[in-house]
Amino acid sequence: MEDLFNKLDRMYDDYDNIVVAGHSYPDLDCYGACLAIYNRVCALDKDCYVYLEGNGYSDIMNKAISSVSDVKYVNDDNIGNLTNMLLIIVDAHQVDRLENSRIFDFCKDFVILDHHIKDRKCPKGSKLLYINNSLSSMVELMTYYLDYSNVSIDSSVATIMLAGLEIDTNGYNLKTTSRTYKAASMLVEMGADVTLKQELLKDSKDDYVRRADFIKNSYTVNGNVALCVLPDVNKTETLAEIADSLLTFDNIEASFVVSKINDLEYGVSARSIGEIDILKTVRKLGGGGSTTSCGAKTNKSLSEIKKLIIKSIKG
Ligand SMILES: [Mn+2]
Repeated sequence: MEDLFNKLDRMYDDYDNIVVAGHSYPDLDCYGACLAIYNRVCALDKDCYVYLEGNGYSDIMNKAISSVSDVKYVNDDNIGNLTNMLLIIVDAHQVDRLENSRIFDFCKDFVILDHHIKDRKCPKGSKLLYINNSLSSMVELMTYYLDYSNVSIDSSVATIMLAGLEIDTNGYNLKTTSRTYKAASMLVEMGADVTLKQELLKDSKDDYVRRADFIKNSYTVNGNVALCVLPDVNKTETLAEIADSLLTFDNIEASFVVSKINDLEYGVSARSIGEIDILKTVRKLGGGGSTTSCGAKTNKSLSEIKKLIIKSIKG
C-alpha cells in the first residue's frame, strides 16, 4: 500500500491541475474518497478539484456536500478550462459508470483507484491502475493514505468518510477486516463525529415508511434470496438502498431489487453477503459490479428479468 501512496504522491508534480471524480449517483464512499485525495493534494500546495455535476443526488449526498466548506468543484461547464490535468477516478473504473464520460477528453493522464471487481470495460492507458476488490471501500484505502501522508482533515470530512465506510460495509457486515475497523478508529481520531455521522445517515421518516412498504412486498426464493419488484419508476439509488436493507434480515444471504428506472429500462440492484454469486446473474443482464454489490440496466421485460433471476438462483 505504501508503494501505491508513494507513486501517487510523486505523480502530482507533473500536472497543473488534479481532478478527482467518482461514479454517477455518488455515495459517501465515493465522495469521501474524493475529499481525502482533495485534502492530500491541497496539502502539497497543488490545485485540486472534485468533479460533481451536483444534480439528482440523494438527500444524504446533498447533506454531506453542504456539510463541507472550502472545496473547489468542477463540472461539465468549466472542466474544459483546466489545462495539463491529471484525472483521478475513484470507486469506479468503467467509463459508463462515471458521472460524465466526457471528462476523459479533457485530461492529459488518468489514474484509477477502485475496490470493485475488474471489468472488461476498464479503460486502457492509465498512468496508474489500482483495483483491489478485497478492500471494504475506497474510504478504507484513503484513510490509510491520509495517515501515511500525515494530512489532517476537517471533522466534517472525517465524518463523511466514516459514514461511507459504514455504508459500503453495510454496517461492518460486508468485507470487513481488522483493517476496516482500524480505519474506522483512525477516522474517529482524525475528528469524525459519531453523532453527526448518525445524523447524516438518518432517513427521513417518509423514505423509511416507503421502503418498509416495498420490503413487505418482497418474497424469498430458495429460502435465502430476497426478490423485490418495485412499482412505478424509481431512482437506481432507491433500488440499492432496498437491496441493502433486505440483506439485514434473518436468513437472507442475497437480495435482488428490480424496478423501472425510466420509460425504457429496468434497473436491477443486487447484494450478497458473499456465498451466493449475484454477479453471475447480473452479468447475464448486461451489468457489473462486485461479488457483494452489483447492478444492471436492461431493456428486457420484467417477466424476462424475473425469470432470469429466479432461474439463476435455483441454478
Ligand atoms: Mn465504494
